This record gives sequence, C-alpha cells and structure tokens, in this order.
Amino acid sequence: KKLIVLLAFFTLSIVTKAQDTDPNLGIIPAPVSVIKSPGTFTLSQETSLFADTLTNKAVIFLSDYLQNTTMLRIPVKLNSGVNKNNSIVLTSAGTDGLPAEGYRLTITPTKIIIAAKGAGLFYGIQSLIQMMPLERTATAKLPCVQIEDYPRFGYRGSMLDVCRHFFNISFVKRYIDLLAAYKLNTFHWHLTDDQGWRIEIKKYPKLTSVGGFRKETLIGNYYDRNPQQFDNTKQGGYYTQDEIREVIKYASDRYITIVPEIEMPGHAGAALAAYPQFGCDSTINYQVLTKWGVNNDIFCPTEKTFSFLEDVLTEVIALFPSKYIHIGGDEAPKVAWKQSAYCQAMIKRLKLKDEHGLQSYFIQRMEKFVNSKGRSIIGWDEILEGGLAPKATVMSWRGEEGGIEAARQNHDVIMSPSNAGLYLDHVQGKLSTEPLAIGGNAPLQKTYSYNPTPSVLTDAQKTYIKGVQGNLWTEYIATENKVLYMALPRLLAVAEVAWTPLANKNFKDFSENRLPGQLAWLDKNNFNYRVPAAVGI
Ligand code: TNX
Repeated sequence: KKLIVLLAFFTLSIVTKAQDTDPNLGIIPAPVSVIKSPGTFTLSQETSLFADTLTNKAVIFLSDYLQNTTMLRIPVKLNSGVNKNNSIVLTSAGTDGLPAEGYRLTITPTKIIIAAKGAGLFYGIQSLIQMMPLERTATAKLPCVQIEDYPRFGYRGSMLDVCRHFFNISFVKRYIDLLAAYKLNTFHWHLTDDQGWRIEIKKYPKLTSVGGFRKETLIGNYYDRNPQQFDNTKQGGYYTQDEIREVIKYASDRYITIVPEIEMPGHAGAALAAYPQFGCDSTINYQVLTKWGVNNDIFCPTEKTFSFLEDVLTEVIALFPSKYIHIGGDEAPKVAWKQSAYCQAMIKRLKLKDEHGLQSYFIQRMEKFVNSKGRSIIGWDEILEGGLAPKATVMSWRGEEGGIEAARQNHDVIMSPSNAGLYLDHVQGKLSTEPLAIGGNAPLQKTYSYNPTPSVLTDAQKTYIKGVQGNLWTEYIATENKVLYMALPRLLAVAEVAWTPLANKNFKDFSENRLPGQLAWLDKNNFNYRVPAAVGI
C-alpha cells in the first residue's frame, strides 16, 4: 500500500510531464496517429454536448461518465448541423476512409469533435476519457490535438476461467469494464470445465445443481494439486440465464462481444458428474473434480451425447448473439476411447485412422450443427489433430505452431500462445517472490513485446491472423483481487499488442510515460494490480 501511495505521488508529476514528452498523450493502447498543436480546450459547465442520436450506446456512456466522475451536468443535445463554439460534437460525419472501429478525435481551443461510426465512437470516447483529469473537477483543460485511430486486429480478446474458481456477475462486469477501457472487444467466457459447470441449461438442470459445485479442501494446502482432505461443504456457483443475459447486455453496451466456451470432448468432468450416461464407462462414479490438470474422463461420442451437446448449444446460441461459439477441443486424452468397444467399432465403421480421427469427426459434427444455426466455431489448437473442421477458427495456445499451421491451411486464427506472455495466469516476476501461481514466465515486457503475426507466414497467410487474446486461468486464483493482480497491468499490454500498429509500439513509452497514469486510474477505480518493477520511477 505504501508503494501505491508513493507511486500515486510520483504519478501526478509524471502524468503532467508525460503530456510534454509522450507522443501518445498518455493513451493506452497507443493510437495510430497523434498530431499535437498549441493551445487547450476548457471543458466546463458552459460546454455543450451534441450527438447524432441520443440513444447511441457510446453517447450514453460518455454522458454517464461525465455525470459520475466530474462535477459537470451536461445534457446531450441533438446535432443541429450548426457547430456551436465550446462544444463536444459526437458525429458520424467526417469518417471517410476510416477503417472499421476507427475514430477521428480533434481538439481545438473551441471544440472537441469525435467523428466515428459504431464502435469507433466508443473508442474515441475512451481516448478522450484517458486525457481527462482524475480528480473530480468542474473544469478540465485538454490539449489541442488531432488523433486518427483504428485497431490493428478485429479480434481483441481476453478469456476468464470461471470454472476453476467461480466469480459472480458483478465481478465479471468489472472485468468487462477493464476490457472496455482499453479497447478490447471480445470477452471469452470459459463456462465449463472439469471443476465446474457455470451456465444454467434449462433442459439439463443437474449440469448446475450437481456440476456447479464441488468438494473443496480446507485442510492442508488449499492449492495442493492433489488435495486429500475435504470438509464436504459445497464450493462453486453458476449463472442463471437471466444473469447471463444481463452480462451480455452490459458487454454489448460497451461494444464487447462475449464468446461463450462449452468444452468438448475433454474437460467434461463436471458435466459427467451430472449426467454419467454421456461418458464411455458406466462403471465410473464421475465426480466434479477437486484437483487440477488433464482429465481422462471425456464425453463418449454416442448419438445420445451428440443430442445432449446439441441441446446445450441450442440454449447457448439462443442466449449469446456472438458469431463465434467456442467448443474447446483441448486436452482430451484418448484413454477412455481406446478402452471403449463402442469407440473402436465407430472408428472402424467410419473408416477413421485412430482416436484423433474420432475427435476430428466429433468436432466436425458439432461444427456442422453450429454452422446450421448461423454461427462459427472456435477451438483450441488440438482441433488440428486428425484434420481441421472445414470452417473452424483455431485458437493457438501451445505456442504459435498451431496458429501457423492453421493459417497455412487458410483457416482463421486467434493467437494466444502460452509461451509468449499471453497466459495471464503465469507469473509476472520471480516464481519465488510472487504469490502462488501455476508457474510459467510472463513479465510485462514479454507480454508487451508479443507480435501475433509470425514472420514465417507469407503476407497472404498473415491475413488469417484475426487477432490476439490474453488468457486468465484460475486454478491458483480464488479471489477477485488476485484475478486483478494477475490481469493487471498485463491486460493493458495485451490491448496495445492487439490495437497499436507495430511501428508505434515502444515499451519505454508505454511503461514510463503512459502506464503510471493508467495505474492511477486503476487505483481510483479500486482495481488491484501488480506494481510493475519498471514504471520509470
Ligand atoms: C492449459 S490452455 C489449459 C487449461 C489450463 C491452463 C493453465 C488450455 C486450452 N488448456 O485447462 O487451465 O493450461 O495455464
């Protein structure tokens, strides 16, 4: 805490200094182009706020923001075409040639104009907000500038695992607030796993009543990989469909798409505890898992299982408007399928090569179903094994290799390599001095320096890299503050990887000029974070 106070103190001086030395005016992620000019605009109670429509989500966000964080009470008025002096103008005029999600933010001594369509207006507003003073004031001086900005990638994501530990919707919304502030546009919600099933499915209530809870260790090391003693109290939780709808709306108001993940055929332990008939071995007493790792008990590819999964996905698709449905596909050991006479006969009957062929058949079948509902699948890079489903997008996590291979096969790719700083559950400093974590090595600079387009790909192949994602698995993260400690400030680095053109990236400018101001914003908004070793003070 002392450190934070100290940091906040230095931050104030750095923020003022940074306005002069930082080419990016403190904005994270750094914009495409920033041209400063002399002078300032003074925002005050006399300033007017104009917009094309009053019901626009971005307009409402700005008006709420000013209301909540300043002493100003400025009503939004409809653009009349006549631009009065001393006004903020939000408009879709003047957006010619702007790429998707882009905006033009112009500040002159008499006006602030944000020209943008759709999400771009929201992002222009985020940049403006980052230039505003942190203190609750009645006036704010903003430097004159011309910013043109748009993202490098269309998919800018972060995944939160709510299965290994459950987090309620008010926390999920706070996590979404972070994505919104840093122009990330996709929240990948990891909803099912061995240790918990977190989404209400009306047709199969036991998924949550049984699969949503597990025994938890209270004796011995809470984080033991193989805990032996339990107190037999339930641990877990789940989201009702109403809560899910509430979160989707909250995200959508911030131009964030939620990609739900329903794991198959592996990481199915919680589902099998609820409905053992979808496993391969009727003699096993499946339980919601209480230890971490890879589980041999996976879904059995029977017709009954396929109908069950289709029923589940039907409800998921009805809830989530996202183009993508993530169906997992990772870490599915083939032990159970090898031992199952049913699976072996199926492999013969379908003339498949082996169990990997069977997994490929499984995923392809689910892809057909998802496609028939007008949606597309994403799968972890294991879905390459045994042959990719025809239209699948690959999320590359075991390094970049899966993503490279998928791009070579003309498939879309989201890069999220666990060895390149994109796994936010990995430690940010020395293992010995960090709070207990899964391990790994992902200091801020490593995350920041990641480039999602591998140089071994041709320019044409690189176009298949649709974006990048930071993943936060929660085996060793049981509290909200620890989620934030692990996510921050690395999520800001992920945002810059996803948004900022390669040529504009600069770790020194990011960490020394711009990060301190954002850490102060995080403090003000009660977001816990790991104080980075190098913030230039
Ligand atoms: C691997 S990443 C997993 C997760 C773990 C994670 C821990 C992936 C597709 N599977 O189940 O939580 O490692 O870092």
